[in-house]
Amino acid sequence: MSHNRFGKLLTVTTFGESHGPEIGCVIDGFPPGFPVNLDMIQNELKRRATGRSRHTSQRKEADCVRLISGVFEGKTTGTPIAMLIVNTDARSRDYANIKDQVRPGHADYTYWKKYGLRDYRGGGRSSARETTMRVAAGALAKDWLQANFGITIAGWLGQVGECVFHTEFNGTVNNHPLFLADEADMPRLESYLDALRKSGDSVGARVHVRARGVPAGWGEPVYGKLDADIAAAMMSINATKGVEIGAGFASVAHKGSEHRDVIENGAFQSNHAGGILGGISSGQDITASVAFKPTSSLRLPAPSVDQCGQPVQVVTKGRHDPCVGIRAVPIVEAMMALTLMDHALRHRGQCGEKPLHPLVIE
Ligand code: EPS
Repeated sequence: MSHNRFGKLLTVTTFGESHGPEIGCVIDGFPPGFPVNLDMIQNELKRRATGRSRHTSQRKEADCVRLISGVFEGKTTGTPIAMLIVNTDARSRDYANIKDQVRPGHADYTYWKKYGLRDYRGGGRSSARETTMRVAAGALAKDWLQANFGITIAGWLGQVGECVFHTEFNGTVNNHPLFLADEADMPRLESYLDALRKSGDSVGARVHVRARGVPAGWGEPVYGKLDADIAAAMMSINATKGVEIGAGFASVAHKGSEHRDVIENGAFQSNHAGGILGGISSGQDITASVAFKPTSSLRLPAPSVDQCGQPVQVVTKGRHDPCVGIRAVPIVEAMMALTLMDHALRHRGQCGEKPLHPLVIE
């Protein structure tokens, strides 16, 4: 399997399977001399972890990260940073009955078609377990962006099935277990999720993300546009089916006169562009939202085939998230952070540190 590396100047390679002994990542290109805050990394991992509430997978992983390279006396050395996490609670027997079957809506079929075999235990490499290492790497990038530019990245839950949440998150670090911007929405969401779990079904979700404080000028037209790279980063997360930047698909119904973000008194008066113009950051908030499909591993039987093409009724056991989009919030933040840090280094590489034009629009 190739292409397990993300980024251009800041690269992150992840490895490992859901039910293998360990998962890990190697970060290359991280600037030297940056103090590594292991508690912060661990806290980000906790936000994403399974088993934080009855509404997510009950697999109990410690997700205790071990730094094994690239850090000396608490600071990055400029050499590859490697991190490892031991898998402690894989229960592979849950997957014995589907080892020769294709779950409808899952990557089981396409992995078979592409590689000729698949690690059926917990989905192997196609499992959302892989995203753990993105969050670990993303935590370092978040910290670096905050320290060097004052950038804050916040994600929150915008919708779960028919439950739409209208409040925009206004803090910097969201520690809510279900990533709601407004605690008042919790009873509605919990009763919806309780009913969903009892029914044995799953549902999709929408996650919003906002990066504040990104300087104008990041992004590389034409094939390395910042919005294109953000979209690709989000699409690489398991179960993503759509990405919107700024007004996104609502732009279809806009008139140009309302969509353009007019400039008055030295400031943009709206942000339909989502902080990116011509693939380059404008200095406004970068805003995006990501659509996640419903989890395909269900205990409700569904018609499918086995590897000989014979009809079967597939029933998936295991400890699955009824809504995988909920735990995706910190993953979306991590992918935003990694994309922005990569672009920060790319911008510095071509254009240097100083602004090249004096005009400033707030
Ligand atoms: C997942 C299935 C479940 C989740 C897992 C993602 O794993 P298992 O079937 O082995 O219990 O628990 O998520 C994690 C382990 C994690 O750390 O996010 C899947 O099919 O994607």
